[in-house]
Amino acid sequence: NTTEPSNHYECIEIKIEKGIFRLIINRPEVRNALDNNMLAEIDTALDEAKQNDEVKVLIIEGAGGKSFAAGADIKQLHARKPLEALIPGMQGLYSKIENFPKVTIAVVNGYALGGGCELAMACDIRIASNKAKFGLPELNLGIIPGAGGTQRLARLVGKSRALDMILTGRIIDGEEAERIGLANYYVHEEELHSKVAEIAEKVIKKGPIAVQLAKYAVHKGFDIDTDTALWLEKLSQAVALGTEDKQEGTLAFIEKREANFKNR
Ligand code: CO8
Repeated sequence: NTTEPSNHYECIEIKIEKGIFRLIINRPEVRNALDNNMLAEIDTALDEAKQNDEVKVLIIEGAGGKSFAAGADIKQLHARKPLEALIPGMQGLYSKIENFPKVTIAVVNGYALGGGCELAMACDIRIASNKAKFGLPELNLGIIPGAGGTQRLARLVGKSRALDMILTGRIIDGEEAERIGLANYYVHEEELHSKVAEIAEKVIKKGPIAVQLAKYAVHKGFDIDTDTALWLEKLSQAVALGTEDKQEGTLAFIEKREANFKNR
């Protein structure tokens, strides 16, 4: 049940075990700031996780115990030219994460600021510990949250709260993040590992095609009118109904056993 990950990464660490692909952001000396090299490695790791059929869940976490990710590397940001904002960059990478065909979970045990918070928001599920700190402090630097933050935060917590957090740069703890819907779960640091395992275990058991279709219907449906979104849901369901996995899932229920999904 364990695959050896490729070890050609410098600023991230990869561990693959029992269907879980753990992507660990590993520059603790700069609070896991995300420089261009890091973004390129995350991009490559996403492809690795996508292509590995054993992998059902992608977990993103930060090394060092202090930070998930402290945002874009501010030294690189200082040198950035206006039109560089038009390349896919961090925003494009986070869209790739949102569109990732498997379940993505951000485990936030420390700072998730700026691009770090935006990275967590691009994931399907966020687990925050008592050490978590979320915020979009970009305005302090004279820029705006530009990796999906202005859009995803408002969609997750509502426009009013998003404007407050963005305009004041207020940093909130994990408990508040959970209360306002930015985090799905709030646990003490000591329980983080077991909570991640518990959630991963649940999603791993689902049929991969249904996972992909459900994610697509929620994400894409959210941004279009309800009537069209419901039609998208119907079409997605039509695809699901035609799969062998649907035959297996329903039969397993009838036979009172666990389903053995085959991704077809
Ligand atoms: N970039 C580069 N270096 C960083 C960053 C960062 N984002 N964050 C921390 N570091 C470095 C510090 O410079 C310091 O380095 P050194 O030891 O050489 O002085 C080291 O990490 C440790 O930092 P601190 O001493 O400040 O550690 P603390 O534990 O006291 O504080 C904080 C941790 C609160 C995380 C603090 O470091 C901080 O506020 N960091 C900056 C957070 C921030 O502003 N993030 C937003 C960045 S902008 C962004 O993410 C934009 C995304 C969209 C971009 C789209 C582009 C087109």
